[in-house]
Amino acid sequence: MKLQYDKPASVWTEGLPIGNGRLGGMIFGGVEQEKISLNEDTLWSGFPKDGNNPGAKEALPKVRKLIQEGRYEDADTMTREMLGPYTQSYLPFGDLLLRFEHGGIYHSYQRTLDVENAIHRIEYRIGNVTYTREMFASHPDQLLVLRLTSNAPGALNVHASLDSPLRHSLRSQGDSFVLSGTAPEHVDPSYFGSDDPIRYGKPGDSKGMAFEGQLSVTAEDGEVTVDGSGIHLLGATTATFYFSAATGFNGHDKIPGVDGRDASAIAASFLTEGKGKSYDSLLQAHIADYRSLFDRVKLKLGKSLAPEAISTEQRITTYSAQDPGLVELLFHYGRYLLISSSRPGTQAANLQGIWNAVTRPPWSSNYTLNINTEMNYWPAEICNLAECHEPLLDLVGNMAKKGAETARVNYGTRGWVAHHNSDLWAQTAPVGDYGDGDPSWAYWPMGGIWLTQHLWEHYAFGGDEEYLRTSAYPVMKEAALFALDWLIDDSNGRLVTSPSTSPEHKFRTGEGLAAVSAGATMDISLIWELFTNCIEASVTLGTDEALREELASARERLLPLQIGKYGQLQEWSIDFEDEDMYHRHTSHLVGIYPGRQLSEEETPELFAAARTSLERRGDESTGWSLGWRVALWSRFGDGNRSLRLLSNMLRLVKDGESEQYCHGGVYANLLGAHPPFQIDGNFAASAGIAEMLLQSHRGYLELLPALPDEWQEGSVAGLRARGGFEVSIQWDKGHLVEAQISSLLGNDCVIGTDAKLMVSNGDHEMKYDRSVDGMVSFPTTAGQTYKLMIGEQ
Ligand code: FUC
Repeated sequence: MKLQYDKPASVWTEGLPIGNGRLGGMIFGGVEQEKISLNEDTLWSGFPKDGNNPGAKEALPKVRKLIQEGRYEDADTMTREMLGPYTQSYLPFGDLLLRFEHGGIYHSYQRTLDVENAIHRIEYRIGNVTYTREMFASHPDQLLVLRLTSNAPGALNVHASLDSPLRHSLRSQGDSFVLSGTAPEHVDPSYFGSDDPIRYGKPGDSKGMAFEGQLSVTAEDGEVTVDGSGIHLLGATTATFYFSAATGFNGHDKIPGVDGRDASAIAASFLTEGKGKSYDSLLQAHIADYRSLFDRVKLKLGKSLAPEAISTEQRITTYSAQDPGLVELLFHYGRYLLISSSRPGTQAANLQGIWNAVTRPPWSSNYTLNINTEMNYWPAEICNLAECHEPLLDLVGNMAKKGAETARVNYGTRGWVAHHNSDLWAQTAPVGDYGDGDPSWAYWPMGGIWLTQHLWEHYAFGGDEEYLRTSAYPVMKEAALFALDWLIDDSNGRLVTSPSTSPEHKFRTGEGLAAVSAGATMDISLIWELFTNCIEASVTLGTDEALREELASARERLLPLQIGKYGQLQEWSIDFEDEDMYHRHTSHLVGIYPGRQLSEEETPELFAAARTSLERRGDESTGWSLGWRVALWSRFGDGNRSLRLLSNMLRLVKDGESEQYCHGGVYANLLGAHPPFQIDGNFAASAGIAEMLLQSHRGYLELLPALPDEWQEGSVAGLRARGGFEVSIQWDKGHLVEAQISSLLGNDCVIGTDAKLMVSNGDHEMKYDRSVDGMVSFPTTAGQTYKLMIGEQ
């Protein structure tokens, strides 16, 4: 489980990422000059603002009328009156720079990222002297730690400094070198033409985010001096650098320049604490902490014929079915990235996780709610990283508060609403600069409705009723109240959303193109999921009986999904022609994955139509879109197709390829390439691979539901299933050999299988025959592990 290279990174997308959920580093590994791009997950532009638009309420009936009259292009134009401000941007912190005095002529270079231990290592030789660097991002100690060694006494001569593209100053402070600054009060999105895109507040009177980074070193020998240009380390053999950083962030609703925390004091306290510990104890604490999460899941997909020494970049270029190890690496890399970018108490992973080096990053590196933010968290539950889900659940909680005001001001409804994007300030208003943005993406009031699915899933997997009662259900319920008020009668007694878009896709109107109509399939499906989840939650909690009935009857009245002229699941309520048949968004298939509305058993025609829709979309798209299709094909039980999509993802994209909408893949550092870099593709890949091996969305477990022919033998351990189960599976010749199921909650375990299963609990054997309807069901005790084997047929 290593990424490895035989030369330094020449660009950021060849660098290797480390992170502790909050602090991130992208390490270039240069020999004479090392550069580590730094990030802190609360360093965003801006400060809290509401962005709500009372004009939306006035435009709404006009838009609805235009839609009813079939004047879709006019409805698009009018919808612009319902927009709000763009979100703020996630910003780079700066760089940690090291200049070594040994020159740049080297040999025997190796650069690795050990994904099992979350440690980055570099080794190279200058003449006969071997230099090493070992670096990690410690969660327990909240520091980036960098250990330098040479095997010749006193050979380390290094100058270390900090820099930032944001306004900042530098100083020495005791034995630390310090960078402090204040973030802009506003940064425009990269796609928004503006003469003044980055706006700072008045020096000394800014509302923006203060930030501070502190660098320090301990050396066992040699000499250390600190001055206004940095830290000078001369004649050392071994030295440890510590980087600590913090911002003034004090919550999504506090103006950091007014009510901010003391960034300097926070950074200093982590630094002082950490420096007091030995390198070894910092390292051991880091490994123990990281492995407590990472080690929960194991995956083996068969023998890999890839040469041991091959660089990861080369391995991507030559990827074939002979190298299932690269798929294992991709799977675990997604888990590594989630652990490194999303820990309890940190911010949710944004479009780039926590790694961003530019001041106007693609799409503001914000939270894009019409797919990307949800996708980031698809692996969290099934891949046994439920804690890492928490930052998203917290963000949703904050958005629910803010979104109640948006619902009231913009629409006069109950509940809460969120739209296309959010940011550190939990923006819930639509984006689009009050009319600049195209409604096909800028107008989408389903963000909150989709996000609440994550609250339910967190409960469905973990079974924490207290969490459901106090945190999840109240937020889900308020989203459902918004949905109830937002739905309107289509004049045939059916409930539809209006205005409604199928994110970022347009339909042909005859003369032109439009985005806004009524009752797009995605809206209906997301509302179906939300109502269903609320109904189940209220039954579990024994509460809100009247509301439950109201939700059930509204769910009955939702406009039924329809099958169009190509046999496809219609994307819109009218069988419009697609603007682009191969469009990257597969929004109308949310009821297949990540939802559960459509299934072979209960909705066979719609299920088949959804499959036709996916077939029509093809196998080429952006990185994240390929990832979604991996999971979708898994839900259709076609593992070979899932693997084909994974192979398409494992295509090397070179840095600097401009924004593309059809040829995604991964960069040399295995990070997802839209292109540009977006982390969602990595997370979707992990989730999709898990979904090939285990599914549980239908109320029972399916073992190996989409195993590709290429993976004849293998095993997986530690995946989680809904209902509180942990599942390990071994297979051979493409068939289940044995499975172990640990019951965490003592629920009955139901397995969907046509085979005769023998189930034993270790003490005495219990046998279960194939039951009716292809299900084997057995009672479990919490804490027990059950062994399943295929019995004689
Ligand atoms: C949505 C997608 C784009 C991109 C952006 C961040 O707008 O349609 O492809 O991923 O989010």
